[in-house]
Amino acid sequence: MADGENPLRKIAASFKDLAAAVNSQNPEVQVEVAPFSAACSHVSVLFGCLGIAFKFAEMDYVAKVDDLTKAANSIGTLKSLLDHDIERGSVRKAGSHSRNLLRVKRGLDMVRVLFEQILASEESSLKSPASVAYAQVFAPHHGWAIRKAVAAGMYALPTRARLLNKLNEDGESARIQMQIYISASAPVIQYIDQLFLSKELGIDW
Ligand code: 1PW
Repeated sequence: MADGENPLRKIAASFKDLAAAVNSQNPEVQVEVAPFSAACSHVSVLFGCLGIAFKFAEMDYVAKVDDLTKAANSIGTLKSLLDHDIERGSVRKAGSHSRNLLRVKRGLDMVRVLFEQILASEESSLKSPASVAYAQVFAPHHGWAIRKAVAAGMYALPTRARLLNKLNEDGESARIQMQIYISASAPVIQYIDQLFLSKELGIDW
């Protein structure tokens, strides 16, 4: 990480803005694809700090966020992104914007649980926080081979201190930014779940 860059602050600030839109209580408010994908792209940096074993996860996440960024050129809101695929009958098709959105949402949720677990423990290893986050969010949707590969990758995670160092944070500053992300990402994640459910698309696929 280049000197002076604080990816954790970018993540926290961009999700705070998204959450403000979601929490505005105005039923007309729509989350737009462009700021959403921009916020998600800040999270890619974090995946990139998790070591070589998670390179594949990072590439998969980055490709899906890129797809959403491109979609933003022609589609305004997350809601119309789903409508676009519904009209084409392509919601669950591999590579569809809707399918990628659901996967990216899981990435955001995993980072949320990971941060919760990190804040709740004093351990120097990230193995247990990351394992809990993966088990809760992704494992139910992955086959045996991917689950085994991820479990192996858990042994190659950086230490907590090394991660904070890569992110240019000390313990206290990281704690604050992680807490902001935990609080701000929750309503955004719920909003996306609700979008899928309101159109009866399901979220368990
Ligand atoms: C941050 C703590 C460290 C734990 C990282 C765990 C990473 C979990 C994601 C692993 C995904 C890599 C393997 C790719 C799986 C794809 O088959 C799958 N993508 C996801 C994000 O589940 C489905 O993608 P598809 O078929 O819709 O292209």
